[in-house]
Amino acid sequence: MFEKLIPELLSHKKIGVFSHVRPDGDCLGSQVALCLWLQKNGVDSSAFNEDEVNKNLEWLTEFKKIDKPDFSDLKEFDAFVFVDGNALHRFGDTAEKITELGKPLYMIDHHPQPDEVFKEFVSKTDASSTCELVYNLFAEHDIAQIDEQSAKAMYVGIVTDTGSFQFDSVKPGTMKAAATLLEYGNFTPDEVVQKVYSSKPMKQIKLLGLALDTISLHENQQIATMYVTKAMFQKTATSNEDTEGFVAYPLSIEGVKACIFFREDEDRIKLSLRSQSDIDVNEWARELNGGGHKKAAGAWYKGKMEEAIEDVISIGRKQWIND
Ligand SMILES: [Mn+2]
Repeated sequence: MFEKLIPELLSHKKIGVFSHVRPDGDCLGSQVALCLWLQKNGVDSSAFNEDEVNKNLEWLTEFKKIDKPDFSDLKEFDAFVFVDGNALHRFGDTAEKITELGKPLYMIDHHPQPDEVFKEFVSKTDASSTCELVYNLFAEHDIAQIDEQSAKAMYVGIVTDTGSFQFDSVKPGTMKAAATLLEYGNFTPDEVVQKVYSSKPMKQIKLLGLALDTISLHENQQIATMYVTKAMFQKTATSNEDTEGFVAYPLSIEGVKACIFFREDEDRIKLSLRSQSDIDVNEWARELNGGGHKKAAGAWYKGKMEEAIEDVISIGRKQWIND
């Protein structure tokens, strides 16, 4: 899988590695592990992200410092690697200008429809996570180079991108990767998982309580909706980021095939659609000028919350009747 990319990367002296905006466990884990791999093999590396790292993932930056990119400093790099995203705009304003430098760009990712700006890349949509791909890079090169830090970093990405090994993206290879990481990293899963999942502020749980109270079922109890309003954010002193992971709750109700989470933003409503059946939420979101994957998609709605819920359900209903 990496037979072309490995020699390419190792031919450079100094490489900048970017992870995508609003960073998650998979992009940070793969970025940190890749930087450590480059350093182990004599390539100087720097990690860049436009945004702040969430509190629960901050410990990863102890393994590798992550800086906000400054365009004028990027000239000194020989090449750049982009992880867990396949279009430069996913990596922020600085990354979007990077082609001006004329340096080779590489990419390791698992999302569909990659951009054509990359000299060499590994793009596998059937991989559970970018961290599973970076694990394969280590495995194909020299598996003994996996140490505690890189193992923990990659484990974070595999766990978070698979909903703790629950999604259908989990293959035997994913489990083998995770098992090998535990072995070479010499740690137990709870060490990592507690840091990632058991560090929620109380206010976030209060907001979740308000959100859970709004859950309603539609279409023969098969579609669930849940929402958060600006008033709820105010009442709990929370903000948009605090709703991360909420969408899993309505989806966990018995018999529910798909769900939509509505979040009131400044002047519009953000929709997150999830499916755990043959309902294609990408198609559904496209009707609302959004999109994504079959099982996870997003869109925006202009209008009041009650109208949004009613409209979105009726758009979905038309789609199923057509099917
Ligand atoms: Mn990912």
